[in-house]
Amino acid sequence: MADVFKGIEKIKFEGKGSDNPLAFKYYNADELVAGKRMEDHLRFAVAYWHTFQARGNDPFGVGTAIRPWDNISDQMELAKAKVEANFEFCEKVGAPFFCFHDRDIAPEGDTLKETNKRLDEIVNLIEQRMKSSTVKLLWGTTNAFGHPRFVHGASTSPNADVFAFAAAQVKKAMEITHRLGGENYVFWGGREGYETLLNTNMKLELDNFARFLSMAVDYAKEIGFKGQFLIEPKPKEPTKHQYDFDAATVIGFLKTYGLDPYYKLNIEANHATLAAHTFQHDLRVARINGMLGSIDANQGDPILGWDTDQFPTNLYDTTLAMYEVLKMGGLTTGGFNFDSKVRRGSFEAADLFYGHVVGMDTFAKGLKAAAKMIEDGRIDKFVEERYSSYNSGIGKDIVDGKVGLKELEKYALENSEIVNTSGRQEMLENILNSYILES
Ligand code: XLS
Ligand code: NI
Ligand code: NI
Repeated sequence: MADVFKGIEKIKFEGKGSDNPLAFKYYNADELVAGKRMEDHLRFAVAYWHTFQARGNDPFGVGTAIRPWDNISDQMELAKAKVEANFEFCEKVGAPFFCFHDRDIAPEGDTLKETNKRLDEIVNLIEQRMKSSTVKLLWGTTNAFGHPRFVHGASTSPNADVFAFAAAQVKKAMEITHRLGGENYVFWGGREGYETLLNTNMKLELDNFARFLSMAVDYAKEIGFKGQFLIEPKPKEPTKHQYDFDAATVIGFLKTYGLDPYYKLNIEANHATLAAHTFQHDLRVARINGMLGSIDANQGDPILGWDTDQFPTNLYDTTLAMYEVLKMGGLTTGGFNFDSKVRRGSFEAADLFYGHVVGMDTFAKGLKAAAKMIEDGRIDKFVEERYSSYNSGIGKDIVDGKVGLKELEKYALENSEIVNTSGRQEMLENILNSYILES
């Protein structure tokens, strides 16, 4: 192992009593929970962009980050150093996967040709490095939002030349994801949305977006890429209104255009909350539609109205998220990608480790609590009983499609008294607390 992050050893599991902030208290890769190793439940991934690219800049000030690669000025040398940093970081923190945008791993050149050549050079290096590492690629994606050419979007741009450029970019990014054994390919609609309807042909933009996604499906078949396609919903930011608003909107969109057999969802906690949902809500919507593919693990700040992408520390959210994941039988090709960045004030490289350690521990604890919740079964049983009126009598007739409005009117006229039962929210919250405290 090269020593990019000097002074930081491989993070170990020390268990509950440990006071070492660079050790896991709950995340124990080999420990079995509900019959499966924690590492296989969680499939953690490190996000290249937040970990190796982000500088901590905000609209009011330049970056504050201090990184081991700061003295490298040549852009390609810098890109190579970050490849080394990525593998060392994943190995030290114990994350089995990483994720990247094309533009995270190699800098853009003056022409698309030059850019692709640079990408190839870095991908060769990553491929080489993968041979001596167990670290794998969870997913690849395209950054079709950062460059000024994407000012009005990529596949939803009013400019067909931009659509073509984005298509070329996705083609290349899919090829490299395929080459590196990526298990998924993500579409996050960076600027696929609008600022004002005064200048927007919404119908054409949505049709074009669907055309773009279907071209990707065709090309995957052509090159034999079997990875899962994922769409990552987000309601706003950077555009005022993003087309992939939330899980329900994306599912409706995919079904409208017949794309639902080819795509699943990558649910990000902070995007769900930006859409005024809970993280669990969007996971539930994806799960009950059979479309939960992968997760971007982070959390927002309830006081701030933007995508703060903080490392997850909220045990309630991770417990309820893990409940959804366990209930669907686990993620298959997906994983938990830390789409999380350290705060601007946490500018040292060590902070990257502190962030991942707390995030991994928070999900590990959530996993244990959720497993307990399912094993104990009191909450599931309560929900089952709450709907028991549909198991017999008129309820069963409704579910079986045996009655219509006329029959129901007759029933209601004869049924003199309706009796409801308490929803018992506080009691259930108390039970949930006990799973978190006792797991
Ligand atoms: C931004 C998104 C982005 C995607 C990948 O808000 O979360 O980071 O995950 O393009
Ligand atoms: Ni985000
Ligand atoms: Ni994300």
